[in-house]
Parts: sequence; C-alpha cells; structure tokens
Amino acid sequence: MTSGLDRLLGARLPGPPDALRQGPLREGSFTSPLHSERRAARTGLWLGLAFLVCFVTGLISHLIQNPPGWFSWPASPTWLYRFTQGLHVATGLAAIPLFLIKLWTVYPKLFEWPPAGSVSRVVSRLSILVLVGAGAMQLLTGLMNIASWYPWGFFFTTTHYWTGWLAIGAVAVHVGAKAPEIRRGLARRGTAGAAAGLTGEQAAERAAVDTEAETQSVSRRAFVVAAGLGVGAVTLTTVGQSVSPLGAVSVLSPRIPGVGPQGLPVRQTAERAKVTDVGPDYRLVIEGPNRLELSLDDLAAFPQRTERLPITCVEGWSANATWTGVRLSDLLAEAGLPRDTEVVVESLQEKGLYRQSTVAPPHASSPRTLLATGLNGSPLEPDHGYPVRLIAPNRPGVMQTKWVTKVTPV
Ligand SMILES: Nc1nc2c(c(=O)[nH]1)N[C@H]1C(S)=C(S)[C@@H](COP(=O)(O)O)O[C@H]1N2
Ligand SMILES: [Mo]
Repeated sequence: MTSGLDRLLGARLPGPPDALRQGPLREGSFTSPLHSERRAARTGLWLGLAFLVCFVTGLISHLIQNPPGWFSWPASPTWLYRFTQGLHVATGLAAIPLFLIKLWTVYPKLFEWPPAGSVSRVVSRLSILVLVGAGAMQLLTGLMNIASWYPWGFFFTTTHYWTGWLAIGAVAVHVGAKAPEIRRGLARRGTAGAAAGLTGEQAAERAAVDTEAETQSVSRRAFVVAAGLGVGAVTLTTVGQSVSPLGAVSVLSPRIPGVGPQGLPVRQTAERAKVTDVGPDYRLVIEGPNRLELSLDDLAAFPQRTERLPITCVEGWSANATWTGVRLSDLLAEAGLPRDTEVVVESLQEKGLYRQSTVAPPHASSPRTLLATGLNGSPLEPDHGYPVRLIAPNRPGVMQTKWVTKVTPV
C-alpha cells in the first residue's frame, strides 16, 4: 500500500516546454567521463572523511570552551588539543580543494532535464542546496577566521558552530539519499553492477562500458593526480603553522611557530588590547579565605617553576615555548583554597571576549599550570602578557589569558 507521503513525493510535475532546452540543457552537453558516478563517489568519500574529522575535532574544541556538566577535558597529555585543533584546521583546509573538485564532477546535474520531474526530485535538489550552502559557509568562514578577517556582522564562533551541525546533518541526509549510487560508485569494477542489483549479464555490460569510458580517457589519471596535488599543495603550505619542521614552507599561514617576539607568535597585541601602562602599583589578587594581593616582588618570592608548554590558537597555529612562573595551585593553596578549585582568571584588559577565562579543576590543580612571568628565558614582553599570564597544559589559546590581575573562585 502506498502511503500519502509516498504518493506526494512520487507525484509527477509538469515539465517546462522543450523549446527551453538550450545550451547546457541540451542532451549530451557534458561528455567527459570524469563526470561519472564513480568519480563523484570517490571524491565524495574523501570529502566526507575530511568533513567528519573536521566536525568531530570542531565539536571537541567547542565543548572545551563551553563545557556542559557531563564534559571534562583533561590537563594531559599536554599536546592533545594541539593535535585535535591542528587536525581541525588541516582537514578544513584540505576540504576546500576537495569541495571544488566534487562540485566540478557533479555540476552537470544542475542542468538535468526536466529540472524537476517529481516532488521527490525537488526535495532532493533543495537538500543539495543546503549541503553546498552550509559546506561552503563553513569552509569560507573558517578560512576568513584564520586570516582574522571579519567583514560580517555576526559572531564567528556561534555561526561556525551551528552551521557545522547543519553541514554534517546535510552530509548524512545526502549519503542516505545517494546510498545506491555511492555503493555503485565505490564498488570495484565488475562488482559495480551486482551492487546495483543488476543481473549478471547487465552487470557485465555496465562494467565493460564503465571501464572502457574510464580507461579511454587519459584524463582519469590526470584527475586523480591533480586532485592529490591540490590537496597536497594546500596542506604543505599551511600545516607548518602547527608542525614546526614544515614552518619554512608554510607560506600561506599567517603565523609560524618560532616567529614572533621572544620566539613565539602573537594573537592579540598589548596595544590593541589597550594594556600598555602597567606600573609599579600592579597587583595580582587571589580571592579566597586568605585573600592575597601580590606585587611582582611578592610573586617572585614564591617557588619558581619552568614548564615547556604549547600555545594552541583555535585558528590552527600552535607553538611550544618555555614558561617560568608560579604554580596556580600554589597560589590557590596560599589563599586558603583547595588546589582543584574552579576559578575565573581576569585580565587588565577592560574590553574583549577573551579578557577572562574559566580554569576547570583538572587544569587548576595541574602542577604544570602556571601564572607565568617569563618566556623562553626572558621576562614576558607586553604582547605575550606582561606582567603575568596564564599558561595551562592542553588548553585552547583563547583560554590562556594574558595580562592577568585577578583570580576568583567560581
Ligand atoms: N587578555 C587576553 N588574553 C588573551 C587573548 C586576548 O585577546 N586577551 N587572546 C588569546 C588568544 S586567542 C591566544 S591564541 C593566545 C595567544 O598568546 P600569545 O599572543 O602570547 O601567543 O592568547 C590568549 N590570551
Ligand atoms: Mo587564539
């Protein structure tokens, strides 16, 4: 029995007059065998993988910055966030050429005739519009964020997060709707027909046609090589922003490990944050049962520690550095608080989203979390957070607050 929905979806729509069938709408306008089901499925597989890894790593980054009650991110290993966020940006960038290649393999479908044979065709074409729109939006806004270029009125992070759900949802719908084509496209030659439910003879015939079309064209190999070169070039010229040995060829990344004041890149300068006149009246306040109000000399009297820890900006660059300072947990204990107290760290910077951050118990109690006053062997420079900055293991850069002046238990 056919349900009402099936009947609606299957309803045939009146076709437009054949006289409109001009230009690319004509039968046989696209002759390249590279616009095949096989190319579309294989390119789609790589693109889908890149999207999936990018989505999962993006979700991790979001959860660390906006932790729900059930979520806790550990303080070790120290490099884990550097790895997941590096992967997020690398897969996002690699997805750009893959996305363009995929669009090229399938764009003849835009000119399909009739444009909408049935209601289900209209629905399926609209769902592709959402997929392409959300995918393009993610790749573009991600890229612009890396370039710190925000020519729009919305807040990047929130939009990028919700569009991420939209994109991955559209991918899931697309894969579900195209399952038979994908199965055929990914099947090894010869088994392609069987996967499509054809009889032995039909399958053999289809396989022969596919193979002939593909081997006839020198272009299939050229296509695969060009795609590989595109993805390789994008990756090689950007991944050095987090993989320091490749820093020298990282010509397309705005920042490179080791390059910047004191051998470390800078995200927000002291001048832009308007923290330029730190005087002798500076105090670091730790709120607690035994409130501390420390001058820089007082702070220097605490045991000094040195830790090698990375800064990992959400934008994808990351770099290791050697930090010297006082353990946050030593100061919490001195203020009469348990070492694993969740605290808010506040900056001298008066405005801006990143003027404060929350330090969760795993990071507050970690012996490697410092309120640092030194970087790579010399006192902190203003751009890196003079006089005091937070540096904690395995934490996004936006949460490594600079120019710290106050620590308050939550
Ligand atoms: N007060 C304050 N701290 C801040 C920021 C900021 O804008 N204001 N930016 C953060 C970001 S986004 C990053 S990536 C790191 C970078 O530290 P660096 O500039 O010392 O390399 O600082 C963080 N600390
Ligand atoms: Mo950052």
